[in-house]
Amino acid sequence: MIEPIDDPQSAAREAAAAIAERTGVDGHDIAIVLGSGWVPAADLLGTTVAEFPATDIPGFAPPSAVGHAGRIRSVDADGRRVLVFLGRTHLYEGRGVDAVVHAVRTAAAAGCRTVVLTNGCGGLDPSWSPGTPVLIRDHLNLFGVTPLRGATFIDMTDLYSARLRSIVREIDPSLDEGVYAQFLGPQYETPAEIAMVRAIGGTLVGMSTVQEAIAAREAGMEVLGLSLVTNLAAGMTGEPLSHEEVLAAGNAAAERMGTLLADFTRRLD
Ligand code: 8IG
Repeated sequence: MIEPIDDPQSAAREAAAAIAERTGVDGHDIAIVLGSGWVPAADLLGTTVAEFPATDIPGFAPPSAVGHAGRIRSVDADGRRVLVFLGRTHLYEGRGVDAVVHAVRTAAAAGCRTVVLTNGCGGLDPSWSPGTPVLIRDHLNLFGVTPLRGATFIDMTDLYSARLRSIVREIDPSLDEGVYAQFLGPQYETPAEIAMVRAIGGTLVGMSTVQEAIAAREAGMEVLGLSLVTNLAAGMTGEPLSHEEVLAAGNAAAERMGTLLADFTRRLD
C-alpha cells in the first residue's frame, strides 16, 4: 500500500506542468492547503480562474475523509496567483509520506514561494472555544515521520515563519499562537495522550501539516500554519469527540477564516 514515489521532485514537476496546462496560468505565487473545516472559506479568496478534481493531476489520490473535497483551484487575488488545494492526503490513509506532501512539492514546482497550511485540530487551551483560529508557532513531530530522504539536514528553527505570523497578527491582533502536536490518527487521542502533550509543551493536536511543513522548507518555501480549533482536546469537556462537530465549527467560522486568508495573500509582496 505504501508506494514511495521513485523521484518525487520529477513527479512534482510533472504535476505542476499539468496544473499550468489545466489552469492556463504559467506559474503561481502562493499555495494554500485547506484542511478540515477550512474548505468553506475558499470562496472568499478571490476570483476563481479554474477548478478541477485533484485526481485530474498526476500523483493525487482521491480523498477518503468526509469534508476533504479533493479539488484544486486557481484563484486570482488582485493579481496574486493563488493555488488552492481543497483537501489533503493524510498519513492515516496509508498512501505513504510522499503522497502526503505531493501537493506542497507540486506547489513549489509551480513557482509558489509561500505556502499556507491550514488544519482543523483539537485545542488544549480551554479559552479556545470551537471555531477559534490559532497561528502555529512550532510543531512536535511525535512519530518522527519525515518526507526527507537520506542525510538531508534541514534547519527547523523558524519553520513557521515569524515574519508571516506577524503579518497575520497585523490583520487580526487577537490571534493566539500554539504548538501543534501531530498524531497519526485516525482515532482521536486518549485523555492520557492529551496529558502527555500538555506535559511536553503542545497546545494543539491534529493529524496533518507536519510533513507538509518540512517538505515546504526543504523546497525553500516560507510556511504559515493556521489551525482552526474545532474541539477541545479529548477528556477536557466530558463529551466524546465527533467529526460532525469539526465540520460544523468550520462552517460557522468560514467567513472569518476566508477573510483572514484573503487579507493575508493581499499583503504578501
Ligand atoms: I478537526 O482533537 C480535529 N482533528 N489528533 N485530535 C486530533 N486531530 C484532530 C482533532 C483532535 N480534532
